[in-house]
Amino acid sequence: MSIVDQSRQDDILVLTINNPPVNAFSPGVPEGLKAGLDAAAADDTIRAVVIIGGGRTFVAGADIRTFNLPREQSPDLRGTIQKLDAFPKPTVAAIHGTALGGGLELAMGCSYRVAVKDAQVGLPEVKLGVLPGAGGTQRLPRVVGAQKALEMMLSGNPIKATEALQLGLIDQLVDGDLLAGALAFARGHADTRPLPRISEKAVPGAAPEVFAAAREGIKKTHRGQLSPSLIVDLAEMAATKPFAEGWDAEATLFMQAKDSPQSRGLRHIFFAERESAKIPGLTKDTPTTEIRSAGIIGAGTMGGGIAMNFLNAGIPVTIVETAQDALDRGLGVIRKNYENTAKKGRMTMEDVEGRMALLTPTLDMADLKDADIIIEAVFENMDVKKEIFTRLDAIAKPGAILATNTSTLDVNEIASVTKRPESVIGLHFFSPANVMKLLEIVRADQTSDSVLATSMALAKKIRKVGVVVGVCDGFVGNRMVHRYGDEARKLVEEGAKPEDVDASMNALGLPMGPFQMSDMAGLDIGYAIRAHQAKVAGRPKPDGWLDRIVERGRKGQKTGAGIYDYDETRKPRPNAEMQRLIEDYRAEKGVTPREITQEESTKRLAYSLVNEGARILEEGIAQRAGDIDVIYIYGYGFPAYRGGPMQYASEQGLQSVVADLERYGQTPAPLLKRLADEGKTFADFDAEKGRG
Ligand code: 3H9
Repeated sequence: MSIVDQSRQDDILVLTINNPPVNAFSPGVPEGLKAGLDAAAADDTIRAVVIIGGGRTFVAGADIRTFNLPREQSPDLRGTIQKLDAFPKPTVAAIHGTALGGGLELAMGCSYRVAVKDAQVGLPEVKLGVLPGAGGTQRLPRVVGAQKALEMMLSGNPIKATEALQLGLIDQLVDGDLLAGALAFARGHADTRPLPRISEKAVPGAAPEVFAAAREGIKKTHRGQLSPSLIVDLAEMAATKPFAEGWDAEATLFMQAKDSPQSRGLRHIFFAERESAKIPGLTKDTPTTEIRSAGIIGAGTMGGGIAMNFLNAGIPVTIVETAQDALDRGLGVIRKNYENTAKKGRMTMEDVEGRMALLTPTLDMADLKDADIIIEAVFENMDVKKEIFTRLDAIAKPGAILATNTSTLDVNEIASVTKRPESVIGLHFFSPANVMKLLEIVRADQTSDSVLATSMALAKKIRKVGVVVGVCDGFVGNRMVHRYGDEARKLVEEGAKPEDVDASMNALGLPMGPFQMSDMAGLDIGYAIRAHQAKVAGRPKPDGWLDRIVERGRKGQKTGAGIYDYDETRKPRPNAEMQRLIEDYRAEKGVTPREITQEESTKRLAYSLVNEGARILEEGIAQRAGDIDVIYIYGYGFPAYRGGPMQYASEQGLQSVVADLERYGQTPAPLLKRLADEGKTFADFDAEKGRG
């Protein structure tokens, strides 16, 4: 089997692309397709050509791994499509699985497209920080109109074949065998002349307002990003200029987008996310158990949110509380959340009832005896958790997974109170747990491979991005965020205003800066942690400026006031009294406030994350730098187009990161220093470990 097989079916030449796993447009594919077209052109007995994907899908796009190659070595997708567009005989793309990006562009270069009903088509390039670069920006508007094309290209989301048929993007749906259907279709159109060519069509109904509205829209949906605005420009060209002009402009702008740090960041995350699902030392045949039922201890905000993930996946949940009113409240919140979703039209009331019917409330922990997994989601206190796990050990059936949703505590210590530490694992959900995609999966010393593999599979099933981390205070995400919080408080101590510190991270693309985030999470949480740490270390109780704010009862959004004031819009407003409190604090400590630039603030905050991330990597708490980036994007709102903190640092150059850390009085982590000295990046570190 070659990368593009040619097989003659009477008067039709079938070109089958065999490039597993997703038939991406890798080197060899264009050569194979062009050779096939040449053969079909040279043979008078061939009346049409069918292009089909071998294996699970049609072409899922350009091969993203080749984006780093020099231009002349890149697979010639554009040349292949030009050849198709000029081809004198009918060509039919036969689509199953997904025709994405370059795959759909290839199909649009053909005269016709047929597809099986469950196929999907789309132009997801924006998600990689690029734009459809092989005619997509010019052809899609000519078929589906500018508005729909913009919607598809700016969201990057695929549409179903049935919708594509209505839009005229697919010519026919095939029931049963795709190849047989495509051959029949090709024969039916073998003599059609002139051949339909999308490049010769005009864009239907393209009012100028469509582009103006799209430009307004992306200011909100894609703030700070390059490729969406290029996509709008190109779609407008499709509507207003000859095809050839738009086609040429697209090639130039594609290269511009591809070579941008934003695209490198998004591509990094694409692969890092897939890589994070792989656990060194765990083979594909590690046994997993199917999770058919779950028990959750605690019906508070966290427990309720966690329960919703299971209910959404159709897994029955028994939820336990200690008092009836807490249980009723918890259930009420879950129902309300679902009803709100139904009000927005994103689910029906039957769905709401269906999900609630999967939920069994109880006050008796013994009711968890049959659960395949039990997740404890109670107050963050070691003694309470140990007591619960001691009881669970007596209740849970053999083989059940016992999970703790701790955000900081030692999972080994929790496991030690059971006679089955191999069944104990940490599952750290992020708030709101029904929304946030991240799940830190905390592997304790004795957690079995099977429990780990089952937890990873479960994460996928409940639509979370699971990342394996080791045991330490705060694991990966919160351990880093603690250093970040320390640095943010220091910046204010030295002279910055909280709103300026937040603005410096908003400028980097984070929706919330450190103080907006702590006001949302509740300032009392950080206060309790600092108080605990001080007590353990035998130090006096914490007395920073932020501690003083908390001591005034300002605990953040939940009390309507924290570092900022809040009204019902939840928009933070600086408070003059708090500003005075900070000034008094500085005066008391003898600090003369100084001007702090946005650049200094951004660097000190972002690099405090990076520096702690490097320590975490060196200790093996995270398996790869890419895992840390995935954690920050899905759990902390770090913008994906920056690629996560570690990729961002690599993009800045680790030598300059080290120099800046030293300039700002932070000690660079030994790993960071070594990589910088060797002129390397974090991706090199991952590759060194064979985990790139
Ligand atoms: C483009 O087309 C640009 C053009 O407009 C212009 C060019 C001039 N390349 O996700 P999975 C790998 S931009 C290379 O786990 P699923 C993936 O890394 C491209 N590799 O499977 C993984 O490898 P591994 C536009 C790719 O079933 C394996 O395939 N296209 C590519 O959950 C399986 O992937 C896209 O953006 C690729 N294009 O989902 C589509 N795609 O096993 C991106 C996948 O080593 N791809 N791999 O970890 C996807 O959205 C999903 O992979 C897909 C399958 C839906 C296809």
